[in-house]
Amino acid sequence: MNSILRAVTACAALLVISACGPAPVADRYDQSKMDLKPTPAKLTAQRHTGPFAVGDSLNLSAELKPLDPSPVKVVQLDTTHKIIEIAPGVKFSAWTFGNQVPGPAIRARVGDKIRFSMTNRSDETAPGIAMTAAPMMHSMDFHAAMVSPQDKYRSVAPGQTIEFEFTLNYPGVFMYHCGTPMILEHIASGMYGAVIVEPREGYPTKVDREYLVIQSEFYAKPDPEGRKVDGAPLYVLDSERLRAAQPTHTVFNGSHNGMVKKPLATKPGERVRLFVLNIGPSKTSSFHVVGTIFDRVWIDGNPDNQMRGMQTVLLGSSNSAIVEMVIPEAGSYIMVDHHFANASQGAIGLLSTDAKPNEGELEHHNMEASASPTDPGAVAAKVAFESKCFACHSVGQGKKLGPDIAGVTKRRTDTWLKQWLKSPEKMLQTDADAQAMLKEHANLPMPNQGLSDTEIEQYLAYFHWIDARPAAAVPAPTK
Ligand code: HEC
Ligand SMILES: [Cu+2]
Repeated sequence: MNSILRAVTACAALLVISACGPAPVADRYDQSKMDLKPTPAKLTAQRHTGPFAVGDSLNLSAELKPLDPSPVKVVQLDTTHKIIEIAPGVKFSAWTFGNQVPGPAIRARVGDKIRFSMTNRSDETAPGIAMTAAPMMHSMDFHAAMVSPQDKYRSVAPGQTIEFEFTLNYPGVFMYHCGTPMILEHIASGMYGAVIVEPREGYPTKVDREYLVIQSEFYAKPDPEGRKVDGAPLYVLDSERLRAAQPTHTVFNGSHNGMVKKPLATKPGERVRLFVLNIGPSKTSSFHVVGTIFDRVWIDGNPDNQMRGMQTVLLGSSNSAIVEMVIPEAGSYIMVDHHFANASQGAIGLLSTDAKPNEGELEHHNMEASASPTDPGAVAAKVAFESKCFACHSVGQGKKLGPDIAGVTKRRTDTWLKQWLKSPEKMLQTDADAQAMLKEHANLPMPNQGLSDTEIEQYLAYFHWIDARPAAAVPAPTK
């Protein structure tokens, strides 16, 4: 009796405390308020015709439209096989969502429903484009969804259509991609995009501009069958480099230095919000903007994961961030992957207050922002040069540790260059011109680069291309 009485009084005391204490904070991620019961996916043999991407919430480029207010986003993204240009003259046989790489970005809000459908149209030729990759199975995996992968993300055959719906439970900038094995190959071939999910109540800050920046890698090699597209060599996936995680191109929004030629516009004093997504598939991104500081960083695009005053944000494969910064004064602010080997492969772009920024501004980063050769060997050499030789050589920007390479084919014969690249140490012993050059370079001998004969041929093709360019700034011979 006594003990029961004691229990009752304790209970009453607890009740009083909880009634008078602070009201419990509602968890905005309360699972009881989430939609965790999506309906089963539907698979049919009816194909979509007409456009490959349909939906008011879709964004086709870096410039983002404001949120479409409708609570149900109807989205159609069909898969295609098509040729895209990843760098000037590099026509790559890609697989796509919505007939572009990256695929269109979906913009929505927590609580919205995505009503998705996709026809595998990899067996259709897009207008004016030759078929270069055989039709195959594809699928769609939305990182923004909470659904059974076995049901929603299954692979569909050419001509089939899959439909499913899901509700957006968390805010963020989420990747979507094809999940059909070999997933690595499907992603590296171009099958990815972003879903931007705003918090239910919107973002806590106001900005003047919003842009989407998607980083990804390409692993391209000249087609072993030697096929051409409009007279230019076709490039296909290099699966050896892919498995070794050695990309040939690392780019923003699908194209090498794309936003250098077409900078993102801004004005002094403006606050800019970038939605940054790193696709990978295999590299991290150290995303940085030269000339400003990220006032706010929301890791994975969720304002609950906030950091202040960051210089760089590190993004693993499929990680993202919303970064906000103030543009202090007139100028071109350089977006780069601060892993500079990646930046030198094309992961570079500009946020500029200038309609036509001067490409010379990129000089201190040693990025040659302009053209690329079309000869596959020369392209391979250019890419290799930018990662292996840039530390000591520039092209048209003067002497570094070694001579400026511009004009080298005019001051040396091909035979001399081949012997030099094969064995600089031997040349320094036997060749008077090489010895004179060594003296001019503080007696610092160039280390043997261990190049194969093929690679040497490719460097020569690249050097000749440099010197054949009308615009090439060829300095006077050093000798
Ligand atoms: C560590 C610095 C360093 C690296 C890396 C380097 N070089 Fe050199 N290179 C030099 C130096 C220094 C010279 C001048 C000769 C000397 O002092 O040995 C030179 C000379 C040359 C020359 C002759 C230039 C002329 O005017 O005749 C060529 C061609 C050349 N390098 C190509 C390359 C290529 C291609 C690569 C990359 C695969 C490369 N170098 C990597 C330091 C380097
Ligand atoms: Cu696929």
